Amino acid sequence: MRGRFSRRENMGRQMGNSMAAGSHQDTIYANPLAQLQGFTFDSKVAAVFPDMIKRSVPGYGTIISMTGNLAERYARAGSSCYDLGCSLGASTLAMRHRIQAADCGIIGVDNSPAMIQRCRQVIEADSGEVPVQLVCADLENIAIARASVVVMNFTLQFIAPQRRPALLARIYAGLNPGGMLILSEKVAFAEPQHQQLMTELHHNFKRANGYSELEIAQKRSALEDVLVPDTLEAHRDRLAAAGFGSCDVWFQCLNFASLIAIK
Ligand code: GEK
Repeated sequence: MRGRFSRRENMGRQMGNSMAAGSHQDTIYANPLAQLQGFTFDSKVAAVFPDMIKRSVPGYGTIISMTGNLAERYARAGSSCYDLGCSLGASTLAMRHRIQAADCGIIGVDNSPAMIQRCRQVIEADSGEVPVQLVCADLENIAIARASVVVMNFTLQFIAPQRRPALLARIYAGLNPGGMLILSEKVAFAEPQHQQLMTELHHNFKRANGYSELEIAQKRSALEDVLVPDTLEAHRDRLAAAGFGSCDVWFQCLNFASLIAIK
């Protein structure tokens, strides 16, 4: 008898299960903290990360599954796909289960030892066949070469603004002609009224996902000066300056957007 799910759907279900395994509800900012430290990707964050990002980023699931979809189209035989700021490997797994190109591997990079340690467990528990190499390093220091796809899902926003142009130039140089950069970010708005509206709607989204006023306020303070969003215009200008001939926004929900840029 044929199963209820296709092979691809089953893979997606396995991916979801392995990502969720060992993950807990995010209560990091649920109680008043006497000394609010700047946000870091430590073991406490890694332990609740799937819950945290799903309840904080509108459209996260869509962006992750489309990352797999785009990788299927753009990954080329004999090339590498990079997941920069891979956290627990959500984008890596989405690509792993869609890439059809022969002799194509994924390199996941994150500078948080706690994230990489958990990510290794997730990848080991996953049945995908595309080779995955995980590197615990600063993505600003790793070599990027023979890439057909580079993914930066919600990571550039944590890189110091003055270093972003050089990073994008290095990604451009490491991509093969025709290769794709997928860049997803929290975005800012030049118009103050629009910025205010999007911030309030985003907080509504978090409230609807069970975060309290205290959690929203404390997380916001912790991210101040740690997550620095750019406007979509700044992203477009920087991608063009790095050399990307074409760039477009394929997804936006409130103050979260995803762009694709092709070399
Ligand atoms: C996902 N892409 O699930 N070098 C390497 N890693 C870094 C650096 C750096 N310089 N700075 C930050 N990171 C993932 C989500 S989370 C986004 C990405 C978020 C890493 C950091 O350790 C963290 O794991 C990740 O980038 C950002 O789609 O939490 O909003």
